[in-house]
Amino acid sequence: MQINNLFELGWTHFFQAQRDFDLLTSQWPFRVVAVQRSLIECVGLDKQGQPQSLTLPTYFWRHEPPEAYPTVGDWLLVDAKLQPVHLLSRKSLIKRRSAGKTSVIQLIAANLDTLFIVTSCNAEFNLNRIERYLSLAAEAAIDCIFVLTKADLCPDVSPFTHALSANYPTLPVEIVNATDPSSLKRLEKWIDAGQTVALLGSSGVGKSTIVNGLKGSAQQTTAPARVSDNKGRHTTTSRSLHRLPGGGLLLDTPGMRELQIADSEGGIQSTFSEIDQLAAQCRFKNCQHHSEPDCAVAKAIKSGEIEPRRLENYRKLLTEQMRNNQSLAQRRRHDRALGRFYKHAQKSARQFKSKE
Ligand SMILES: Nc1nc2c(ncn2[C@@H]2O[C@H](COP(=O)(O)OP(=O)(O)O)[C@@H](O)[C@H]2O)c(=O)[nH]1
Ligand SMILES: [Mg+2]
Ligand SMILES: [Zn+2]
Repeated sequence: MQINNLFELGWTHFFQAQRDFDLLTSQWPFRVVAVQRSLIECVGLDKQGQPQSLTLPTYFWRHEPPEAYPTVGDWLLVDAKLQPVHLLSRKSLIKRRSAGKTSVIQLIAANLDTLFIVTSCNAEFNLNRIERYLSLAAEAAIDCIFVLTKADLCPDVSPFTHALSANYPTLPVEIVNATDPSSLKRLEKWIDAGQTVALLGSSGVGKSTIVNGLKGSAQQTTAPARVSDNKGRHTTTSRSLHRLPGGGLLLDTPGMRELQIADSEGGIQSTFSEIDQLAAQCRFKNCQHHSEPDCAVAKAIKSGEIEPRRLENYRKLLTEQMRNNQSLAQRRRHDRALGRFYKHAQKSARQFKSKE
């Protein structure tokens, strides 16, 4: 990744404003471009203004809450010894509750300007899943573009485009054959220089193929060649940030089998805003829109104005995020208690030492 200035990495006034004026010549911003299990890869300019790639161990953040941990797209300030000293506040963040039983937040990507919601013109296409992505994006205030892949394998794409334009009339839809770079040209207008665009979608929809096509190289391993390697080569199991010839930044994410939503009540409400607005007209303030009298939502479903699927998905996502928030709150209380314990133990150890 050859860079000449920080703007090429997505640096803006928002980040500049966070720098301490006195430390301008002793701390330098680096952008996180990849996170492997125990290592954080970042790129920036050193004190001579020379491009530098750093690989930092993740142990700097060992006892921090997950949100304080750097993720792809983050900006770090690094000192003269090239050690990270500070994680800059994020412009936007997408996260999920990690898969499995443990209730922890997993960060997906930070400082995104636009999200490409990638989905295929085949059985993978699923409105419920799309609404999950839209809720995450709305919560983080990130603009979304739909990218419909595998159009070349589909005799008629209109059912897919109609489903998107009927449900989400304000969002742009681009139809591509991801394996044909000339077809990907139409995506370039959504990726301005210095802008960060992330690709989100199920495994196999063509995210890495899009990255390769737009980069004009084949660095991101795509599905048929996918092998788990231990050599630190990029595979789609890790997230990574790529610079495009046009100056934009593209962030590939791994296909996440389960994208459990948490901390996103506002995002869900804005994704289903028409239901929320109608609910204000129900007779009862706490109407659940099941069989209550004078329910405006039930009326809209009966008249075909709202799809029953959408109401069901709205309920499902709200319930899921409430349940996840409860278990996350429990976990956070536990982490805070553990943090206090460590601090106390360290203090006692120091006092003990100073007495020696
Ligand atoms: N014919 C066709 N194949 C595609 C398209 N997009 C992706 N593929 C193929 O689908 C497979 C999965 O693509 P990949 O980029 O690895 O998906 P990812 O998991 O979303 O990163 C690869 O074999 C791609 O060549 C498309 O638009 N048309
Ligand atoms: Mg991939
Ligand atoms: Zn109601």
